[in-house]
Amino acid sequence: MNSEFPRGFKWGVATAAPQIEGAASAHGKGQSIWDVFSRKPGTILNNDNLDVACDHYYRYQDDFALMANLGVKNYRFSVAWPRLYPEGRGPLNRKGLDFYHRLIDGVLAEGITPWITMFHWDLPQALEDVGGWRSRDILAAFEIYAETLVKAYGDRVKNWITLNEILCFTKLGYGEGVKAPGARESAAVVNQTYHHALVCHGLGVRAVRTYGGAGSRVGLTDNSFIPVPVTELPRDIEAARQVFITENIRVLDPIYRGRYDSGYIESADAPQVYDDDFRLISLRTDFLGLNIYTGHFVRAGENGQPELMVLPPSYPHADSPWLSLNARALYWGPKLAADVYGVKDICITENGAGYNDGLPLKQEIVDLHRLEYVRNCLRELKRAIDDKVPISAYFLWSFLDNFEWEDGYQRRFGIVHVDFDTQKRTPKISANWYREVMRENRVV
Ligand code: PNW
Repeated sequence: MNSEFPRGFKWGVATAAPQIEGAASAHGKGQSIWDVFSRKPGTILNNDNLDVACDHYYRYQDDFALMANLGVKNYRFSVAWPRLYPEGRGPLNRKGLDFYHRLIDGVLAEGITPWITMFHWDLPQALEDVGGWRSRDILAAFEIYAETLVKAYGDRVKNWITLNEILCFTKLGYGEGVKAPGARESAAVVNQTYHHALVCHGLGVRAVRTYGGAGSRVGLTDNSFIPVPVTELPRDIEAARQVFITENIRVLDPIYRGRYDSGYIESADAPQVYDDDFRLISLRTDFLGLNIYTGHFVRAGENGQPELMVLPPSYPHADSPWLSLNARALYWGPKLAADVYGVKDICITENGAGYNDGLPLKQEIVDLHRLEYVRNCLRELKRAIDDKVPISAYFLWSFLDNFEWEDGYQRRFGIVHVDFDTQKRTPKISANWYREVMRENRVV
């Protein structure tokens, strides 16, 4: 296999504001639902919180110098809504706005292209206090926030991602209570939260089209459920295709077809939908962002029906228990998204592996487990490109070890190690390997 990626393929790394910035109440920043959630004892592993994180708020210049040193050309990061609007809506906090002016200029000064995620889960607590994603009032607040971002930064930022992983922050935050705000609502309420999120995605797209100027591009980042056919024979591939449709229809049908499936919209738990909602939700996007960490094996069962396989206990996974190693997801995810929805441009906005590889820190962090898994993922991604799947970008999650949500700081996804006592950064061997991948534009 020729391991060379297409000319112009975009390589990058990804982070999110609440996971790295720290400075949780600096310069007028309001509290986010994660600031509040993490303070409830027992919610986060080791009772970790976001107060300092990687201290990136104060160290971003050094971090971008290190990024440039590694040869990173694209950087996906998010803006903290409560820095700009401490109360979620109402007065704009200039100091918060100015911070991202400096941040973007810092990225550009290192020759790196910024990709902004408008919302990566850190909802202002003040909005949660009036219903959060349950309430339709969030639409007006998000619209103002998104327009502020594009008006302020759109002269320098051309790549926009509206929301990160809608089902993660709605289902897990409002249904299962494991992510902020830690609520356990009925299915009907959860369905309403993610309907509101879909409309906000549309408002974000409209903000970019209205204020973004020439060359602006916008898309959603989704964590689609990725079925992987056990054998790559037609029967199992067809089973995987059917599972892809049933599992992702609730997000991808609205975006690409402007509708909910009839069975759902007629059900008792269906969300309330207003006339114009689907027009906004299905506004044309420029790319689909996919966060792909793992896949789920599927085969055609005895009766030809798709059968989701249960993994045997010894099946290997990263230290994140949900992250079973399944590199073929990087082939089948983009392939099925392109086949089923006709997506014309796919960006892998996250891929990586979470391990507890913090200590002991000698001179070198030998994260061969991460290197080898990501390498396998990239070979599968290349196989998809060879099969004419339109993939244009890949972002490794993550640049730095960071606040891994309910898993705190123990679970590390970085290619750069962070010593959270001293804030010292040390590239792992995966970082040095990835530098060569980006430089050579091929899997090395
Ligand atoms: C993504 N799962 O979340 C997020 O976008 C990142 O902020 C996060 O740090 C990263 O993946 C690693 O976890 C996910 O349970 C969280 O399947 C959980 C799942 C998937 C993605």
